[in-house]
Amino acid sequence: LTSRRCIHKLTDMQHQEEHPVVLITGSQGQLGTGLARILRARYGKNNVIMSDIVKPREPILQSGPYVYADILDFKNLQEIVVNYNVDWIIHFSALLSAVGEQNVTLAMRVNIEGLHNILELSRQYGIKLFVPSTIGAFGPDSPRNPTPDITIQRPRTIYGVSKVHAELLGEYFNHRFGLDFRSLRFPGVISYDSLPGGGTTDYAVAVFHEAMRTGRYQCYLKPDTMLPMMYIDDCLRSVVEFMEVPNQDLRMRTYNVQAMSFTPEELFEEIKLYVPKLEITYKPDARQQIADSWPMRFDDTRARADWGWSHRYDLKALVKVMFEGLASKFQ
Ligand code: AKB
Repeated sequence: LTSRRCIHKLTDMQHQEEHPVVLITGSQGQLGTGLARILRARYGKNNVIMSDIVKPREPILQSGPYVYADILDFKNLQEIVVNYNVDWIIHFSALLSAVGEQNVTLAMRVNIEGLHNILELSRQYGIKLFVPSTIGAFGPDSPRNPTPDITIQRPRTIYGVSKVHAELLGEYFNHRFGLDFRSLRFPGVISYDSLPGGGTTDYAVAVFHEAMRTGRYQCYLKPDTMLPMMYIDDCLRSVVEFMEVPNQDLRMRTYNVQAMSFTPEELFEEIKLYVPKLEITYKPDARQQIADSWPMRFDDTRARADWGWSHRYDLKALVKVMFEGLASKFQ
C-alpha cells in the first residue's frame, strides 16, 4: 500500500511539473497576453489563469480563465491560489521606470508591497515564482559595457531600487526557506501587438507605430544612447525555458539575458529601409538621465552556459518582424 501511495504521489508531482497551474499577475501589460498564449498551448487552456485589476481585452475571455487579482490584497491572492490550486506564479505587475518616477508612492506600493505579498504567498503555498528584473536594476556606478550578472547595483530610479529589492529578497527566500524563486533581467522589450506602459525604452516601440501612422517621430533620447533590447518572442521564450530548467541545474536565481544593443540612430536607419521618408527629431527629456545610467550591453554568459539561453532576433530580424506584424494589424 505504501509503495502504491508513493507511486501516486510521484505521478501527482510529475503531472504538476508537466502541467503546472500558472497564475499570471498584471497580465494586461506588455508581456502577459503573449505569455498566456504560449503557456496555454503547453500546459492546457484552463491551467493558465490570467489576472489583473482591469477588465480583460475582448479575445482573452474565450481563451481561458481570467480573474480579478489585486496584488495589494493578500486575502484575494490566497483565495485565487487555493481555488485554482496554483503551482507557479509569474509576477508581471509593476510600474515601469518613467512612470514610477512620476508616482513614487504608488510605485513603492505596487513594486515593493505587492512583491512582499507575492513572496509570502509563494512561500506559504510552496509555489514556484518568477519575477522579471531589468537593465534598470543597475545604475551609474555599475560597469555598463558589458554589465555582468554580479556587480555593483546602485540604481537611481524607484523602479530599479524595487527590482534590486525583489532580486535580493527572492534570493533570500530561496536560501532561507527553499522557495523556488527565479528572475531574469530583461532589456527593453519590443512588440507590435501590445504596448509597454511607461518605460525608458518605449521609444523603440513607439517609433514603429509612428513610422506607419505619420512618417514622423520625435525621440526623447539622444541619437547615440545605446541600450540592450529584445524582441518579445525571445523574451517570452526565455521565461518558459528558464522556468522549465530543473531546480538543481540553476547555479543562480537571477540571470542577465541579452539579445541586441542599439542606439536610436541605428534603429531609425534600419527602419528607414522600410519607411525611407521617416522624419526624426530629437528632444531629450528626463528619461535621458535614466538611460545614461543603464547598461549598454549585458554580459549573459552564465545564462547561456547554465540553461542554454540563446536569442533568435538581432536588429535586422527585429525590424523585419515588426513591420510584418504591424502591416497585418494596420490592414
Ligand atoms: C523600462 O524602460 O522601464 C523597461 C525596462 C527596461 O525594464 N522597459
